[in-house]
Amino acid sequence: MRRKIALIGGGQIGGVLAQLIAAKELADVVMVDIVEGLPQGKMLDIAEAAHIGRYDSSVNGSNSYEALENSDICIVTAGVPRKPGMSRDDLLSINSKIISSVAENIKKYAPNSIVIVISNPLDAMVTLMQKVTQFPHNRVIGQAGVLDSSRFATFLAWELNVSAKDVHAMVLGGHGDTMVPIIRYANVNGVPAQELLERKHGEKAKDILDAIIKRTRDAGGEVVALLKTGSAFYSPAAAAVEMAEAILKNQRRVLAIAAFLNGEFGVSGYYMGVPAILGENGAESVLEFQLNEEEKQMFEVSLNSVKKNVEDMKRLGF
Ligand code: A3D
Repeated sequence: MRRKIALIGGGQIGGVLAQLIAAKELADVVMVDIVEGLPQGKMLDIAEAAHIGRYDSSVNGSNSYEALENSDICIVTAGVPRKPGMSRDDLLSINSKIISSVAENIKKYAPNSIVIVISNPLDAMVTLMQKVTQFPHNRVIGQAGVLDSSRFATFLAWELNVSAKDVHAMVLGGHGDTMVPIIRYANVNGVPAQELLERKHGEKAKDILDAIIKRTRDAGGEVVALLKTGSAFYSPAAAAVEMAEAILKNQRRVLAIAAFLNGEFGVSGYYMGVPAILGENGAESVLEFQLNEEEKQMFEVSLNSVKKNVEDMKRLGF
């Protein structure tokens, strides 16, 4: 049987998601959006490239949530993105309302699906999605760490003048300005990245590394400032497709995702960005490892900002 991915939200990220999934023939795709004609038009456009792209995935658009029926995975980008000067947290009230209604419909029409949330503020929205659907935590996860880690790896690759494919670097914590890039284990195919930077730059290595970490934390805002209308969409879509592929193919990939923590990394009852195994059941398990004192402190600061968003959301009645 062919697998099915539902995209809820057919805006910038939704469009790239549909195109990538079809091009990989990962699954059939249905896109649902509230704007009349938008999902139908985008999906027709992608369907008409099937001959050129040599793909057989069926792609359809709809304004009705019934189209979610029989979906294996729901990827949620419904909501509004940031404008220049806005933080992700500024989106809390408007996107909470949207995510609540999307979650009700996922629960109704795709009760067995695995949900990947992308809408911001990510950690709060994934929390709300799980709360409303009441799906087990392993079936409700968030995309942020795959993208943040890719940005970190890319900036390291540019600095070291090596292929980004060979850089392994992870960003943990919440998806906000307090995210936690783990430089200690960043490496170029096993060669420690920090040592390479020190050999290349000597005493200046620390400043260069700090600048890379700052750029990683601010990377979303850098794109927002350049685009002026909307936020990053190619890279978040690519990141969510990597997660969806790991799930549909039961690859047991180890990816940084927003997963629910039950005591791992000293956190209970919150979604945070951590390395987890992704397989046919969604987040199969969290891979815990020892953080050093500095990392622990950064993780704690990040946890507090996630907690603040979740509390603010509760105060708004969600
Ligand atoms: P955009 O192009 O505005 O698309 C959002 C779409 O959602 C629009 O087409 C809306 O019509 C649609 N929508 C609104 N309400 C509903 C609803 N109830 N049901 C179905 N569709 C609805 O935004 P985008 O695609 O650029 O970004 C989407 C979200 O992702 C935003 O919240 C961004 O902040 C967020 N985002 C997250 C990351 C992460 O890495 C976590 C990165 C970039 C953007």
